[in-house]
Amino acid sequence: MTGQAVIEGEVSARGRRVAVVAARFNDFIVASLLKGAAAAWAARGGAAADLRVLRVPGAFELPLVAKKLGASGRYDAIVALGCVIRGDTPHFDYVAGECARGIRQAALETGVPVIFGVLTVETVEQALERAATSAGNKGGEAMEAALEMASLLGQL
Ligand code: INI
Repeated sequence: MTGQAVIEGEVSARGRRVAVVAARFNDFIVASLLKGAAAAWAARGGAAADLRVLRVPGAFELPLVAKKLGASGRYDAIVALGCVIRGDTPHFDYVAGECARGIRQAALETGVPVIFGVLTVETVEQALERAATSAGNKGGEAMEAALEMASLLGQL
């Protein structure tokens, strides 16, 4: 593949308009994802006042708000954050499955990247690992993916 031009996004928050929509359910985890997302935004040159944050009751509610934000034309990308823990109930499959499907649909229908920053895990321990404040915070990774996709789409 030598000599091929590769088009890829730049991970920069400068001049970007990004909204984060975060579920309140399992907030002991989602709050850390939010912190990770905000830290990544700042690390990439974004001003705190330029990052819009919205809260919804649970992961099931993320897609509708993400779709509305995407359709508004005000944002280059949306980051959806939540945490669904399996426990012993089939409720997990409905909430996690519909959330993932809805987020994909929101992105495809609006043409605005909607990043899936939703933890879908078996246990609280797994959730804590993925929301750690050090390296590997999935909220931070979701923000970086949002910035990269916003930049890439701007080049297409
Ligand atoms: N919402 C979550 O974000 N995570 C969960 O683990 C969860 N569980 O386990 O039930 C959850 N349920 C609430 C759901 O997202 C909706 O808010 C609720 O059903 C109202 O529509």
